[in-house]
Amino acid sequence: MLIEKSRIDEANHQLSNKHQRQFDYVAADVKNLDEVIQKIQAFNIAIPSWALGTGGTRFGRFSGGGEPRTLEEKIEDVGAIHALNKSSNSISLHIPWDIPSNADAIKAVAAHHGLRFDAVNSNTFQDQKDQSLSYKFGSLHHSDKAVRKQAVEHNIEVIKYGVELGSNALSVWLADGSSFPGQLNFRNAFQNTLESLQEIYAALPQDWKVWVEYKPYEPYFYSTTIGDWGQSLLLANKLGPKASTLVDLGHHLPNTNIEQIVSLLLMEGKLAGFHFNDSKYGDDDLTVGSINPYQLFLIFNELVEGMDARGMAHATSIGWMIDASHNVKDPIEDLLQSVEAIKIAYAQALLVDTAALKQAQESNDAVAAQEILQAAYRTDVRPLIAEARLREGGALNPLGVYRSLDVRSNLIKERGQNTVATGL
Ligand SMILES: [Mn+2]
Repeated sequence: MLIEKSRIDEANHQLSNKHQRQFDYVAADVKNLDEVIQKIQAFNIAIPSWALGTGGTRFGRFSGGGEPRTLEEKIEDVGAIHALNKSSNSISLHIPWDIPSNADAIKAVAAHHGLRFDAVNSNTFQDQKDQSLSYKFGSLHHSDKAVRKQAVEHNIEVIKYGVELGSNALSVWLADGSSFPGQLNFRNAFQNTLESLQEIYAALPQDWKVWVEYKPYEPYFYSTTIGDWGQSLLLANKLGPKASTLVDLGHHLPNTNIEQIVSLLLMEGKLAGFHFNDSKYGDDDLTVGSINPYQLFLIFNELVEGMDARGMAHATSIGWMIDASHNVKDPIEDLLQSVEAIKIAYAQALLVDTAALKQAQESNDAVAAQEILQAAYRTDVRPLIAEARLREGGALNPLGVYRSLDVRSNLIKERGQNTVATGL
């Protein structure tokens, strides 16, 4: 369902006085206001093709109705999100859940919605119907060379689909690990993974990157072959300049200092990008900013500071993507909330008085440092983000417009109540 621009303009018109009042209040204290708004305008977050349907857990899945039945319908849903927030201009495909049968036709559908294709994602954590060898005991790390070969070939096939779509990065997350002590020889598993990744790396086109994601546990519970950022970075360094480490916020043990990890990966030029989500206990894949928005702000503070130190463009130098699962919410509403939370954290980080912070750090003034960070964090930047969206032609209140247009009911009418999107 296309969201008409006139409906967005109408809704914006109704909110315009209130918005102007709120914007003027916060804008009065923002140095380089135009630059800040322009940076917020330019900042987009990719939507994964598997996040448009309802997520499930190992205990069950409760469909919300009107889920996209095809890749075209998934692209339409991202198009609706982008029309409202003007901050989600790309889609990240998961192969084989979303194989484009006709790349040119799919590209045309995406272009119609103002979308392009972000990183493509391989899947060697499940067995597919027509697959000859099983990934039960892993893929790229497998003790059997034939299984590793099959997994390498799958990744090369994913690159091929990505090339057809105009993507330029392969994102690799491996479930490979072990559930019991003694099950694996860690060094052999690591070496096998490295050799497999080297074969994939060799198949990357000139301008492509490979992003190596890590995760400490799950689906296996004793060890994970790429379990943390150190193991990922070790692989990325051995692979070469096209390889770097992808940080998924949910892939850390509780209370890990993710902002410090991010800072050092950036310093090394090895931060590929992000999979945003939030968590309370583990890889919960909750709405970004729903549990710990302060941590998200601290991460963005390191990102902005680190990217500025290297002269990197915030919007385009690394990959920004949501990787979440929506078990009880309308996926589109959840994604609108997540994108908003990311942009709030980014905008707050842009407001940090970096010169004063540097001075506080150099004089070991912990009190001043905290005050400086929290002054930015406690600023209500929502009117700045709304203004950026308005200037891009989006909605002042994306979620409000989505609800007032009754988009989900229309999607249920169009697609049916019991549709199930491919994915988790
Ligand atoms: Mn992820």
